[in-house]
Amino acid sequence: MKYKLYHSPTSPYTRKVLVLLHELDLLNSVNIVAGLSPDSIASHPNPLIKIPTLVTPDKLVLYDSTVICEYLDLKYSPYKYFPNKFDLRIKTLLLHSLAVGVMDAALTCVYEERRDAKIRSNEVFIHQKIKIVKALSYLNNETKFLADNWNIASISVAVAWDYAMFRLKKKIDFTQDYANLINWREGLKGQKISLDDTLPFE
Ligand SMILES: N[C@@H](CCC(=O)N[C@@H](CS)C(=O)NCC(=O)O)C(=O)O
Repeated sequence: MKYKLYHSPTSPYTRKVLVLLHELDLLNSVNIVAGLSPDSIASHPNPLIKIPTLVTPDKLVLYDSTVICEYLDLKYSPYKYFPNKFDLRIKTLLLHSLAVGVMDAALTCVYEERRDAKIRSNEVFIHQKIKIVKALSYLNNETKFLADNWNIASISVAVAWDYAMFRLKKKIDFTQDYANLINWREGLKGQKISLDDTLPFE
């Protein structure tokens, strides 16, 4: 029996899980299915009907992305991606949370853009943009930590950055102010196949 991952190639949260599955060499143990297709909604195993959702071979239903990643880390590589030394753990969790906050804000912008132009709110976009810009500025000063530690924080920052580029680079200028992040992310290309092979696409 295999794992079953409810997935979408555009979802940054799902990509976090996929990157970890790659890193742990578990891709052959997973069936990947379209996670939010109209067919899957009625029978979705996650009561929140969200992706990622991971069903284990013994039918445990896991969500959200952080719980799934922690499950995989504890089971297959204890404390490698969620370190257990106090200072390192807290810093890792903080930067991971910031990255997830960027995903949340970027996704809110995407959802807002999809609303009918008559009811779409530019204020919502500006409000979320401020969060994205401030969080990325903070992360721009943390690239030494990110470069020194390949864990759930660095994976999630890379995924959040790529998602912001994928969805928002026409609306927000990311070419200024983020030189450290840009260099760090460029440096991972060709080094981390788990990131190279999971880039978002429509
Ligand atoms: N906190 C959740 C967020 C998951 C999430 O919002 N996924 C989006 C896709 S990127 C989703 O399922 N949206 C459908 C919905 O909210 O109905 C996690 O980390 O897994």
